[in-house]
Amino acid sequence: MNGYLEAVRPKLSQPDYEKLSAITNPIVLEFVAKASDLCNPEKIFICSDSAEDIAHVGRQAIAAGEEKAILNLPGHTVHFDGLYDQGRDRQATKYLVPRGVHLSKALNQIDRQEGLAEVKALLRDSMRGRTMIVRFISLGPQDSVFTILGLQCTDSWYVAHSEDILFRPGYEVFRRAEPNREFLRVLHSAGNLNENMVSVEPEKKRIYIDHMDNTIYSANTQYAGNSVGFKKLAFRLAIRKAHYEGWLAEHMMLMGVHGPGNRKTYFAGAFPSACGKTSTAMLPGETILGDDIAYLRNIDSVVRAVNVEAGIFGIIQDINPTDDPLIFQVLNSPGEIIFSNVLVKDGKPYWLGMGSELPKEGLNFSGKWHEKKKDDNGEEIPPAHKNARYTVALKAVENCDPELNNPQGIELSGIMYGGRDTKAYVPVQQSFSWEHGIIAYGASLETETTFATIGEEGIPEINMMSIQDFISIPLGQNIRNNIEFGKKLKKAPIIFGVNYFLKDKSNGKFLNTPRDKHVWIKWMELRVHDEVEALMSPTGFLPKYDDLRLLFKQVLGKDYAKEDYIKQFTIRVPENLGKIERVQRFYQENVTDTPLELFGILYLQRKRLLKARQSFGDYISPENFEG
Ligand code: SPV
Ligand code: MN
Repeated sequence: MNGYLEAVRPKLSQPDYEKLSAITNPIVLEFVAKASDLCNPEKIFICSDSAEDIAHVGRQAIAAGEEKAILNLPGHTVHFDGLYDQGRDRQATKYLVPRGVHLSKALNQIDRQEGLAEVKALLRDSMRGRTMIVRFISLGPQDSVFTILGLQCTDSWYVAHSEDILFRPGYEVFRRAEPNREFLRVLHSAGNLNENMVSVEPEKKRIYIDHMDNTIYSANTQYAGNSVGFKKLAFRLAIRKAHYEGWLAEHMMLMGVHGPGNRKTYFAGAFPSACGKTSTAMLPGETILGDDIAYLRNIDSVVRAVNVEAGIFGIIQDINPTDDPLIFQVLNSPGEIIFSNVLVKDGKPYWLGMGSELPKEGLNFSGKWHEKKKDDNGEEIPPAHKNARYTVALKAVENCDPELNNPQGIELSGIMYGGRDTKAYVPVQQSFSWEHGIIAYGASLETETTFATIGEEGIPEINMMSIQDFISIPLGQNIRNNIEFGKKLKKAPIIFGVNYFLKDKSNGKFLNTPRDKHVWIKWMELRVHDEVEALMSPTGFLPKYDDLRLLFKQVLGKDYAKEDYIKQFTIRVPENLGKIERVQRFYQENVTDTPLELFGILYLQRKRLLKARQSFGDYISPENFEG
């Protein structure tokens, strides 16, 4: 008899005891027993993959008050996070590293012993009087070369419920697995809660990542990005695992783009949070395979990819019938959905930018809300938070890609990188090569901070390949891994740079509408199949006006004016030179292991820009470039 199993036996019902004892991996038992010893829950619930266990989790989330079933449609619930817990918390999230080791200046870190002592002190007895829920998850399709197993202990039924919707179940996989199978572990406790079931000690929020032990600790937080360990927290551990094993873990959506003759071509897209990743993946007429995290592997010299998740934890702001018709429909239909940090009034959820007027009072993340209500700092509390979200299974979305659970993944033909760049890059361009794409679009990705993380919005920053918040290996190493990955492929996906946020220099207005991205996607699809020509600019291949005009008509039924094309695709030399300088400086100042290729590729891009400026001036109309 395993000593750890015996140690937790008094906290388990007979069925739970049987479920846990069916797992032969001794490390699972050890982790559960040590979590129980530290957090001291009254009971332990082992969640298997059975419909009964999963339904129990959903019911308990309501019974405990972490979700409210006050919405009119069956299956809809609402969950609120605390006033100071409305996004991922960069300050509170740290890597535990052994004394003397330095990951990178750009990464938040703390001495491992010190960090472990601190977070364990916060977790001590944190589950007293509560139930600890033990969840088994499969990241990626089950029984596939991509699969990574995950185990989470949490005292939050909301977290456990979210995991049902967002991930593939893993209890049976754990049960069948070899006793020494590797897995990632997360220990989360919501901490001391008030009557609204939110942490009363936000200043004690800690999210610590112990990559030496494949373990994440999260305390005093509810926001899913900080508490649902398999989202961005396990992602950090996966990036490290991928580094050692020679594959890539990326902050990428995956979608099937439909082209002429009914063909389907798969694309991945890396965008920082709140930069259009989910709404690209969800374009009507195309199929969505994933909206947030993907694993990419070289299989037989092509890239194959899977969605790590099986659901969406998506931003609800600006989802309206015009811009996002598919998800708007889902959010207005019966079915399992958790709305978080929206406004609720008369059984209906409301959010910013939903296309109709919001009530002047209701229930929101601040409790009972009325117009002009202020927080402790005298700031007006909005009716719904900008980072309000919905949690829904991908299979609930009409255009969910049928390959979602294919253990072989799908073959990728294109990859796009895009950030919130109001000044420099054109809306869509194709890289000259894999290396050029990785460096000039991926490693040079510049964006502005958004509401998805706590802190000031609109601050420009480099967000390398959109994983700056999650990277767990030295930044230069990550660039090198990407370059090497591409070199080993027989047929590397084509890399594109997109920018949905370019503004008119004269009036500061966005040059494109959210729907224009559909045209860019269709153009990229045609480029992958070599069916349209392009113009060679200093920063990449640009679309030709006639091709876009046709696509605007076909995809959006819109007349695309030449004048708009010229404004959108003008190469802005000063802005591009400025960008190169900022990127170089970032790597020079923060990253000690930057590959020389980065400086070489940016040097050549600068040279091309300067040469073009000599012939055409600072602002170069795309009509000056040749195919
Ligand atoms: C993001 O912020 O990139 C998200 C949501 O996808 S979170 O779970 O907070 O990471
Ligand atoms: Mn994300």
